[in-house]
Amino acid sequence: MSLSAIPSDRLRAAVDRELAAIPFIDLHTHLFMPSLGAVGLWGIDELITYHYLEAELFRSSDVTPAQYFALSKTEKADLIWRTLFVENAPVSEATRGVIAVLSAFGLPTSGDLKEARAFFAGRRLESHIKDVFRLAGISEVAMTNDPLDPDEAPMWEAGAERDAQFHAVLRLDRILNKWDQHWRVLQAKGYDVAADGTGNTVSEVRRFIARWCEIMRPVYMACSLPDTFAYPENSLRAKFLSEAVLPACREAGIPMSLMIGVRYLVNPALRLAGDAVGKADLRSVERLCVDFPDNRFLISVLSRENQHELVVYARKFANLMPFGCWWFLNNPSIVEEMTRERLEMLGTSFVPQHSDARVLEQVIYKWRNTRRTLGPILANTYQLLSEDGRGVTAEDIRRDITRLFRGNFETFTGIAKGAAKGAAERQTSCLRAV
Ligand code: FIX
Ligand code: ZN
Repeated sequence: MSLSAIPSDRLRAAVDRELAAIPFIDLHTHLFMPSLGAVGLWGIDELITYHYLEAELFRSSDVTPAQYFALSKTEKADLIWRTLFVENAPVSEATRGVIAVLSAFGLPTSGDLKEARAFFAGRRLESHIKDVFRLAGISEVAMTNDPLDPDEAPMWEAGAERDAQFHAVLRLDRILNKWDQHWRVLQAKGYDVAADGTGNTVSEVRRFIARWCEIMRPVYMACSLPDTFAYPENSLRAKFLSEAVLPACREAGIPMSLMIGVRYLVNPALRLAGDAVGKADLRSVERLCVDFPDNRFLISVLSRENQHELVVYARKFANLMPFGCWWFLNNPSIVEEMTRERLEMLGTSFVPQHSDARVLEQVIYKWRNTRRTLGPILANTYQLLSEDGRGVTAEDIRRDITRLFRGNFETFTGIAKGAAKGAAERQTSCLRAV
């Protein structure tokens, strides 16, 4: 690897070369390893009926949500394809994504879906996953695994076969956000819990989490939270978080991921597409980092207006790792703004992006978009560094991109050495090295 400084006019090409060469780790997806069967979504009809496209359908069609959800999967896909890809130009980020996947497999990007359906029907999942990860430039993904999901949980309890390309993540939304609806499931499994959280409830929830850590061996625990999330708070959620979840994270040596800022189901008729965004009070994050210095927090916030605060908090707390341009932020114009600000204020001590893919092939376009957006931003950053008097080598670029899209996640979770226990001491020393 040449250690000589790269001339300014060749920085962009050098950055693009390294971005293309380094396989990324996708730290948050809703994808599933093959042994979890039908809960994993892939193929053209799943791509087109993605909830991002459902939201866009209702803006360009007279069909009502009730009429739409009464259709079969194929009928839904045909309606969305006709409305957003034939009768209108697919210029939105999500529709362009489908076009990018079709062209990645050399499939027609206009006309009907016959050829695409035949193509995907002929694919074998295991080899298809390998092809998709290669096309996306990723080596592995973190799943979103719900121990209370009636379809997924029994497969884990039956000993679902692990796959090194898929890291498990213990998702706790049903316990932290919907206890009133789910406490009986734990009771039915023999846990001595109560609706109002009294008695042994907290220690039993902790026992439940510890049991699922044994089953899943998660790389982190996670929960999405509303824009109204508050900590400290006189609530069961705050109690479970401080007395069950965070102690369990410390015991397992893994971080807690908080994804904050959702306004759930502002339009319930749209189902998964019905959520919106709200600005959150991030002083909760400040208090969590102060009150739990031995816990590590992987944090993503949904509101554009919260981004600056989060970056500033990351400068104050080494146990906070900001990640991704989540959901409604995952658009090139906003990704650019957020990434520039993070580079300027955090150097390379953050994770720029995750895909949030719900359908396997989505990683292809989501990571292509990220590389396309990051190329000019990183090249410009190195341009400024050279102008300020320090030449940039290919080794610098490779080290930085590896850290942004692999190293920070591996170190913060401890997966690098596979020894979650040792993560805590490694984490602080690494961040302090920046
Ligand atoms: O909570 C989450 O993990 C969100 O990413 C999802 O619930 C959301 O529906 C989504 O798909 C965002 O991209
Ligand atoms: Zn998600």
